[in-house]
Amino acid sequence: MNNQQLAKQLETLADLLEFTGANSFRTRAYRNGARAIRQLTQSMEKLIAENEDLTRIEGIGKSVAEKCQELLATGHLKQMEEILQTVPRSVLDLLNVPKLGPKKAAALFNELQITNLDQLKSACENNLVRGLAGFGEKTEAAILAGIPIAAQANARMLWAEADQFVEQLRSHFQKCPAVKRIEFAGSYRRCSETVGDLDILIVAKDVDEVMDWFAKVDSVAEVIARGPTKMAVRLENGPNVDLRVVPNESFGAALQYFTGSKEHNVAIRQRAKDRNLKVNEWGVFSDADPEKSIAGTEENDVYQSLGLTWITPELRENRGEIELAEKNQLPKLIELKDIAGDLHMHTTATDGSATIEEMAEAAKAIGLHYIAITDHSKRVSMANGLNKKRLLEQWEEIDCLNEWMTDDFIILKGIECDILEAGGMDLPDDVLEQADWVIASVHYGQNQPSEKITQRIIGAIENPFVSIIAHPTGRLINSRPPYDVDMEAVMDAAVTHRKMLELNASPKRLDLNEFHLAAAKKRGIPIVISTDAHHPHGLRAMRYGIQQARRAGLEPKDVANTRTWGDLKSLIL
Ligand code: DGT
Ligand code: CA
Ligand code: CA
Ligand code: ZN
Repeated sequence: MNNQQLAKQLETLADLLEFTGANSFRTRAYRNGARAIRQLTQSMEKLIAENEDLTRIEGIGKSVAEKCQELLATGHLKQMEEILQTVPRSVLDLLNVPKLGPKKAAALFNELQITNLDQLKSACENNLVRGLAGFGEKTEAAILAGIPIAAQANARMLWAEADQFVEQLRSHFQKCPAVKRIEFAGSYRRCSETVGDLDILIVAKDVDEVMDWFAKVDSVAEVIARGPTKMAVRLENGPNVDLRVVPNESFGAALQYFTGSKEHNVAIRQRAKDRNLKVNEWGVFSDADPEKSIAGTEENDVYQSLGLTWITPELRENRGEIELAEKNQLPKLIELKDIAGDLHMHTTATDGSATIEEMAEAAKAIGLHYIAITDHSKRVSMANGLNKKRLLEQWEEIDCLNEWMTDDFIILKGIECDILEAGGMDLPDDVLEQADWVIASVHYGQNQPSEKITQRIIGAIENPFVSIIAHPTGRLINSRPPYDVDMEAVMDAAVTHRKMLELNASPKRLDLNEFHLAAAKKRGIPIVISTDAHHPHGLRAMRYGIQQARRAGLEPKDVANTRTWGDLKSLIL
């Protein structure tokens, strides 16, 4: 069981406990434990196997440690099984509806006997929900609007979550002597924001041996199907996995076919037809001699045979990439190694879990040359946001730290300043003026009407001391819709006032999305890819932002934090 699955089980237990009315102290312990486990770099399984004292990990107490041991020893939690005797598992789907917490979900279950999303939808449509204590007409409408998000959350996982399963499967198959070649295709390879199922392609010395090996992967819940070349399994609390065993001379063609997207493949096959060729998962065949494949072992040759340069999977959506490949004009996409600095992160001063110095050391260790410390401003009281006095003190500390830093590294004095509900910035201009880097963010009043929230953001862009708008649409993938913001108007203002827009690399946010990023590139708005890290490990989220940027066709020149700090600054001054 990987860390992701462990964390998920703890969260599910917390949800169920809260649903049944348990006290919030206990459930908070499980949720904190889950968060700690998700952030961990080491595998819990390994730590437990080595008899490590888990409670030494911050965020993990005795009860969480015991639950983890139970999960790894037995595969499930007795306490959870007991609760599931009295409430159907499908009530957990209700909790995926934005704004529907365990208490409200319990009310729906107890008062209206609602146990799944379909029943919830029809109850809302029949105006039954608004009558419950604490609900009302507005809540009912919000719930109804959120049901599709919940339905998707159930079916598709975040790319970063899928990646944990891929890593696990990769190392499982690495030890299988019958595997000659292996590749993960599908939406995972295209680095889509969310992934439905995983698609594995294998060249095998012995098909049966590979399939037997597959069936033995940790946490297989069920073998769905097994045929001569195809097999499908479902992983416990994880995705379905399709496995296809292909001959080596078809591996490249199969990889091309099963990477998709469908839209890209349709266009590729049409192109083949126009050239009297046929492309399928077995190879490329000429109409003149349909028996003999002219390409198929390597994916690159499949594209070449169609007069195309190889197209990176992130671009395979039939949005113009085939035309560019034909002219050999594909963008030279940004890579992780192009990134020079990270300009959005938090410390223990607000809701982060590491000091400024620890964040700086971690950033240096991964090869960055500058970071900006951007803790929250005072409006974010839940995160102990900084007022003027505390912020100025933090900046003094940064001045001191910079004295000690090596020449090739600098810590910038920043702030993530809230854009107030009524408009305007949470800290006065005379403070913002002294910062190296000012991020403006919306955290409150996210549900305001389009005109109002758009005006708030544009107001921030107009402030001469603001450098950038963070997570400009506020969406959380699978759990929260974007603000009703007019991004066209925001981008126009960014151009006029020479401001930047953030691509927040946190795997749940990936905000801006690929379409907005491509539009921003077209207008010449500099994008900054930032991790919004709340702990040193969080700095590693940069790779998710890079993937998103690549899907949007961004090159190093489009991304401001590929530059030195000096060059970056000159873009906005
Ligand atoms: P997912 O799993 O929903 O996140 O998305 P994909 O893209 O991984 O889709 P999946 O797993 O159904 O199929 C993998 C790839 O195989 C898909 O991207 C393209 C190819 N493929 C599968 N079925 C078809 C089909 O009926 N027509 C075409 N043209 N391609 C297909
Ligand atoms: Ca798939
Ligand atoms: Ca599939
Ligand atoms: Zn932040």
